[in-house]
Amino acid sequence: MSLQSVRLSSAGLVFLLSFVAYFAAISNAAIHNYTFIIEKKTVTRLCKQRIIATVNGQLPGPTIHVSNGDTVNIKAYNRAGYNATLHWHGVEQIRTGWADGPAYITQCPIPPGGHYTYRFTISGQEGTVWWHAHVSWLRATVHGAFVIYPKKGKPYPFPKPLAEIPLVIGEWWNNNPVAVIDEAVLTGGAPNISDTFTINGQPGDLLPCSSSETFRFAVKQGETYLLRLVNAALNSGHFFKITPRIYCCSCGCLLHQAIQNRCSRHLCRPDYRCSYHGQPACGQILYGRPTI
Ligand SMILES: [Cu+2]
Repeated sequence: MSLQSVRLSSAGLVFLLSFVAYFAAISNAAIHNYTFIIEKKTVTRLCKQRIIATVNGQLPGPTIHVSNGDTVNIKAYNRAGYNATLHWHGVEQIRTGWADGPAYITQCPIPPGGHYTYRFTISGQEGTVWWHAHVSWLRATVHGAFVIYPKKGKPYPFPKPLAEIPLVIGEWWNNNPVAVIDEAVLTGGAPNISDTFTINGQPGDLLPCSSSETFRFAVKQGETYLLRLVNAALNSGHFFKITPRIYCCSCGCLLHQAIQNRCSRHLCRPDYRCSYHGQPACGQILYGRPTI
């Protein structure tokens, strides 16, 4: 066999292997179809009813779950009465810039009654990003988490948690946020600050009219949980910590009692500042807290 034909056959082998690897990667990837209806919804927060823009009537909106390498197909229908677009915050748009979502930059806004399909492939990314509206301040209520798992068959680089909990930090205005920013633009002043911060759309149980809807999640002692944090607040950075105060512990509650009762705060002393000595006696609860 001549040297030239050996070179040709090794080049052919490299080509064949890349071809096989390419199709193996593609065959592992999935296509996820979502329908996002941008629509109005009447909700009550801080004892006041307000009509807000949402996706599918939810606040926060639906969480997107994909794996690295997958393709996402999101059909967005705009029934909110405003021009709207959706932006996939943190997602790298590789050759799909038209799916990125900033109004008047990569696309015209979707007019009321219109629709637009966002289609893109996740490439080389893992973790938690998010999505939000990208017209005016609609994103105050039109947002949600976007979870990217490792490629199929690839484990996390840490022990698998028992459960994963998206925690979306947000801001709530009693007034319409679109009116808040319109007023700021008109006057040249800073926009009015929000009336409260929220976790998963709820202001927490230290504020009126929210205690029954406060986001809570019961956990088992000794288990590991993955909190997928998103800061969807419009104008503020947030520090996040789990304080001893939110452990339901040493408050006269027995372990089995706490677990049976899903470790309700009511098992703690009235001020729920349970003494925490480094060893929570039972699970812990997460809940929204007001601005301090
Ligand atoms: Cu963004």
